[in-house]
Amino acid sequence: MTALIHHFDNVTDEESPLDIVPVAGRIGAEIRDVRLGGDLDDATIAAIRAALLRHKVIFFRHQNQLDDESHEAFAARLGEPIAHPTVPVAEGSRFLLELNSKEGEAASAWHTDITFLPAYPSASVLRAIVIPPAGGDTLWANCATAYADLAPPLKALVERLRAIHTNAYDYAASKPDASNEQIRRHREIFASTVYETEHPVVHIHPETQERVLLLGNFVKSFVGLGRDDFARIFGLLQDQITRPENTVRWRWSPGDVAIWDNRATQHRAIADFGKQRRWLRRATIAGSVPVGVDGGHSRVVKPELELLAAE
Ligand SMILES: O=C(O)CCC(=O)C(=O)O
Ligand SMILES: [Fe+2]
Repeated sequence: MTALIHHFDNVTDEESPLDIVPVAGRIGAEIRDVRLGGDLDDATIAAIRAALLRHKVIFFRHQNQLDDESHEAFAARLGEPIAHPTVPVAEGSRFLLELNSKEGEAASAWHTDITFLPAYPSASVLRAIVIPPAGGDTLWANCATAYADLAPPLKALVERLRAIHTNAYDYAASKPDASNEQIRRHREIFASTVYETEHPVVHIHPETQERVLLLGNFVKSFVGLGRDDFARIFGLLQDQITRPENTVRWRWSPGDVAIWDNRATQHRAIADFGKQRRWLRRATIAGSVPVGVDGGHSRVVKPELELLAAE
């Protein structure tokens, strides 16, 4: 029997019991025959996890049966759910993050969720509740193909770099249109406790063993590099990650669910929906401490709990 020859990376596993349709050539797939909830059988959960590792972001349309409780119950089947370290949980939920936009605000800078912590989340489960008639799509990028495409000398450079990630990044600089109220809220809520973590710029994915670029909007510096060299190299790598070839874009309908492998992707919202209502809620799944190519783990910089405890 002749094996099928595939000419793109984002190929469906023909052994999967699920109906999986790739969306873009290198990342993203829609899963068509599943009704999400906490009561799914173990085989389906295992197949969803396998599809997530393979496609990096998976989409389920029209899961309008989900409410906060069943969204949380489903997320808990994928791992240990965690609340955001600084943002209060969405009203009426146990651990969901509220993304309810009334003034056009959206997470429109490329990022990986909560990388300012050492054991940052392994996955996020985002459910759309109200979506504008047009606009407000979300983009994801494949940080493994981005690494794989780097020229060998650049790979050698980035494998030795370590980056400082923080939630106290310059919000106003990354959002020039932000109102004073948004800047104040960012400082008072999002950065109420300042976290800093040093991560390897290339980490080994704990489940697929792929080499993956770990960067995004929470990065403020590279260890041992000055500001200008940091800015140029960071820009080069972010440009590589966000090349259209490495991305997928989802046009939401209310009830749609996206799950991404937060250890292998970055994402951003597209803030093109003016002041129309756009409302989503996100469940977040705990992850592990990354390991670099040299075997070195990530480490906490702030808060300096160990130092305080030693005093
Ligand atoms: O609003 C979006 O499209 C993405 C929001 C986001 O960054 C997240 O849910 O982690
Ligand atoms: Fe995010």
